[in-house]
Amino acid sequence: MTEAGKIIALSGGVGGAKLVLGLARVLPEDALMVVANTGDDFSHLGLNISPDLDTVVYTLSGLADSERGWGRRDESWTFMSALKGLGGENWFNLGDGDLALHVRRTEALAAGQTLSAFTSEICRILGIGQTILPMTDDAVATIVETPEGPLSFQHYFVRDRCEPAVTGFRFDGIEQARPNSEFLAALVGTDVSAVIVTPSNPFVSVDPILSLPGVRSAIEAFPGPVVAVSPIVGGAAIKGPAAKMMAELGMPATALAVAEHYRDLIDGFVIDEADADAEDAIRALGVSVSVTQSVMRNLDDRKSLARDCLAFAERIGTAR
Ligand code: FO1
Repeated sequence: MTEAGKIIALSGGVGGAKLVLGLARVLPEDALMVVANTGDDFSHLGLNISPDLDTVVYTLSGLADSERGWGRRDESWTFMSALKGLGGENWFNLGDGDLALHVRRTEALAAGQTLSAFTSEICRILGIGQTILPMTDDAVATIVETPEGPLSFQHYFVRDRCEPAVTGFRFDGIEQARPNSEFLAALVGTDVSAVIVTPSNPFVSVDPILSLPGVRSAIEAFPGPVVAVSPIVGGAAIKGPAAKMMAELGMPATALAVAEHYRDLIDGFVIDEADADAEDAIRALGVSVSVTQSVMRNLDDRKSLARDCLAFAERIGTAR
């Protein structure tokens, strides 16, 4: 980067956190602000659970389970087996260590602390130097519409294993929700050099962030480059139900269709080498394209994709 500006990364859970980790490893600590989706937050067993936020926190603190992508590594599951033995709801797996974070958050929110303040305190305790912000401190619930009726996100995703066909999405509470003020201030300020939309699910991880009042217009007005990374590679989602959702929504499960989804918002789109033949069609949307090896199997891949995204954003920025 020639300008030592900050980078804002918009992220959901597992897929987004991989690139966030790459960015964290190649940028100075104070140069990364991660805005995490909270549309999949829910109250379960009396606890306030923020899965995407926690995935980013665990990933940047080195506590994440890298195989599962969510939860803590070296986890034990005594609580879950005891819960099951007592006839409790056991479809959502809460590890013993992970439970501590949900208990702390539930206590903090009940005592009147905001989710942002709580997250910031946890980041400090866990030694995370980057800024991690929940997209909002207000309640927003992603609802998945299916032919059998609406499902709350975690019921769709975890309990029903993404099996129901989706017909659409809504984000309950979004009209009243106020976007994170630090995020909005950064977008209108002068020290952010690029916005990166990580390869999270466009419909249920990124769209909730973009749908918060004022966010889309603030990103449209942001003078620097906005670059998104395709979560679809070779017609399949790297992880999760994005490709299945696209097919059910009647759109092709392609990188081009994701670029079309984001076209009004982005200046650049990063696609995998496997999708190089879509380059011209994406350029025809008025979006710059970078073709790279985008599948993140290990830390080197994460850092390499992060460097590619930053260099691509810089090229777009200087071409203006
Ligand atoms: N995902 C699963 O597929 N099964 C689980 O049992 C599960 C538990 C869980 C507990 C805490 C947490 O922070 C995340 C958890 N996730 C689980 C992941 C999570 O629900 C999804 O990855 C996101 O909501 C989608 O981004």
